[in-house]
Amino acid sequence: MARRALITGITGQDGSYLAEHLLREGYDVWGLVRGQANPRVTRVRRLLEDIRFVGGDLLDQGSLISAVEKVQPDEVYNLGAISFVPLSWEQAELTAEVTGMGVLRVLEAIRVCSGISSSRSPKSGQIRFYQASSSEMFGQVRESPQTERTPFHPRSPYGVAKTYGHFLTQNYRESYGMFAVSGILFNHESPRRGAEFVTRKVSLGVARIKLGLASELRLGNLDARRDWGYAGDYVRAMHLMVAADRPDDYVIGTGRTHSVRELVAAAFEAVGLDWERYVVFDQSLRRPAEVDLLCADPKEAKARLGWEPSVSFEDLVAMMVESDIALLSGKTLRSESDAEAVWP
Ligand code: NAP
Ligand code: F7E
Repeated sequence: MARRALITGITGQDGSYLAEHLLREGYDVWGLVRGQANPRVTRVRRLLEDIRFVGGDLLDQGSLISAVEKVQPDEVYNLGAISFVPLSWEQAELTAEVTGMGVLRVLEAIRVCSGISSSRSPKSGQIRFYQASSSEMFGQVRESPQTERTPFHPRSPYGVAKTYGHFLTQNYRESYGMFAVSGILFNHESPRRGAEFVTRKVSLGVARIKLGLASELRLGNLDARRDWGYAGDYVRAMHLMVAADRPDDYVIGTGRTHSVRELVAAAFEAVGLDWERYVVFDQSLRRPAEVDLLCADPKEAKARLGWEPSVSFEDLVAMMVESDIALLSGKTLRSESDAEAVWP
């Protein structure tokens, strides 16, 4: 029988790539969707016939228990979150509830539905759990590159909420013997990335300028450095962690770091333009506390999971710019939601 996976956050960037990956691996894929008038599934529209959907919300414990009872999954991937870091200052309590407490609610739904009591009772055939942890937990980094052993110092309500979810996942593994793993994923991007994140903001901005639809691109801190990889590669790592012989947490990244300035230069260069003529610094886009530098050491993932990224930074930037030029060439952009409506 096909293994069955339940994905929270299936409508997000990673959810769409993970659903595609698991379908290719022969899985029966279910997605948790929230709210009314569902499924609202722009990114997985092409897969509508292959995926099944179940209602539920990370804010609602009962809905998660019902979803796990109904789907009877072999694996649960918890990708749902408020994931945009600046929003986590504006809606700090909601971020704590969705991104932090949401992890507790999913773990409890699994525990209750699996009949695991308060005593440690590992079972064969138990539901395997993946938590979408983040390099934002390293925050003000204590060492570079960052490994599975680097201490955390989160710098935003988002990072703090992710740190709670990370330690809770470890705790359920240790307390109940659950097969629960966390992937500490560094920034990963794609043509399906939300338009609010810097890579997609830049690729859309460059496409607009190239097509004569805009004359400038407003950005905040150009000095911040990130380890940017391709989302399609990172969902493979999620699956490898869940399919491993024993549960553990892994750092997933490329091991290369670039500044936002280098990202911008590469994106403009891809269309033969000089970025300095178009980019405008906007103080209002700076954050209350910044994460200055992130760079992964993915040695453990390579050695123990056989995972390696396949798309370079340069190819990723070129892929995103090319995709947005194609997108906007077919349709004049009036709003970001228009961009969503025709997302690849
Ligand atoms: P994303 O595109 O922002 O998707 C977030 C998903 O969470 C959406 O499907 C959204 O559903 C869902 N969601 C939000 N609130 C919810 C709620 N109350 N109940 C249920 N679902 C809810 O994020 P992503 O880039 O795919 O990232 C996936 C996960 O990995 C997130 O947990 C993120 O924090 C984490 N992460 C991402 C990166 C990265 O670089 N992309 C790196 C490290 C960790 P709606 O469509 O209904 O809003
Ligand atoms: O910012 C700088 C900004 O919003 C990257 C999420 O997926 O990855 C993501 O979080 C950097 C920051 O991603 C703009 O200050 C400059 O230093 O693309 P971002 P993020 O905050 O790193 C982690 C791993 C996650 O887990 C998160 O869920 O770019 N920057 N100017 C800007 N950023 C944005 N968004 N917009 C600007 O105009």
